[in-house]
Amino acid sequence: MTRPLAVVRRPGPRLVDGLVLETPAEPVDFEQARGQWQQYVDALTGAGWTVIECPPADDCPDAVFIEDAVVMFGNRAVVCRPGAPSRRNETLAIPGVFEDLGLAVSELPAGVGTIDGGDVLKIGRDVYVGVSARTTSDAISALADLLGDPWNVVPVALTGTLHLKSAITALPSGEVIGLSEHVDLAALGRPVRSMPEPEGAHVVEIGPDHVLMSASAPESIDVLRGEGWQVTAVDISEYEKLDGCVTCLSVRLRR
Ligand code: CIR
Repeated sequence: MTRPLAVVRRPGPRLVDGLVLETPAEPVDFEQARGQWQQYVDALTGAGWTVIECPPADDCPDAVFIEDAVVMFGNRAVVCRPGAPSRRNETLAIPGVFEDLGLAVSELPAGVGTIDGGDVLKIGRDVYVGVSARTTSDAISALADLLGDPWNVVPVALTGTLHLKSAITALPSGEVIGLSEHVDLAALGRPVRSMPEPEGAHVVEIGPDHVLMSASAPESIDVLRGEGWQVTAVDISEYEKLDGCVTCLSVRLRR
């Protein structure tokens, strides 16, 4: 069987200047962040993933959060249009990387607003997209037009959170977990199970019964392990200071 593939981008020297909703109590430690990034990559490799590095975008402090620059829909990579001006150039290298992997690459038509990949939560063919400070309704409509069948694009209004996947993610079973108070539940149309810690909202599916989670959520990890999920924990504290989470440090492809 072909190994699943993840695309990452190593943190650049301006990481500490990344955007934040609130100034963290402690500044970002760049050396620690570099080590944590390597451990994140090692966790994916250890779970059987091949990890490809996207060329750096060192003028963009937040470029390590590559999930925001591109979203996979089957074998098609859709290049995002980041909502923050400082993040716009993060997408420049994306088409080349994904074309070299033999994938179709699509871009949204010009002038249709902005979309960050962190606002896109796929569960099967349902594509929930947060309407946020970074992602606009017109861009979501353009995404729906671009994808067509069988994708079912559902806008979900957000309050008080950066991205949809800052608030909720889904277990491999499709069950949604996280912080329901930030999400228009009527639009989502699915129940959201709360977890003991805010960082427990974030899971990355790295195998049929295997998820990657932040070490900042030990009680949530215990809950999921108790249900039979295999959980690999990674310390991403320096990225959490920048409003990042486990999902945003990679883009995953299953071939
Ligand atoms: C930002 O504000 O854009 C970055 N500091 C954090 C991006 C996190 N991305 C994500 O949750 N998908």
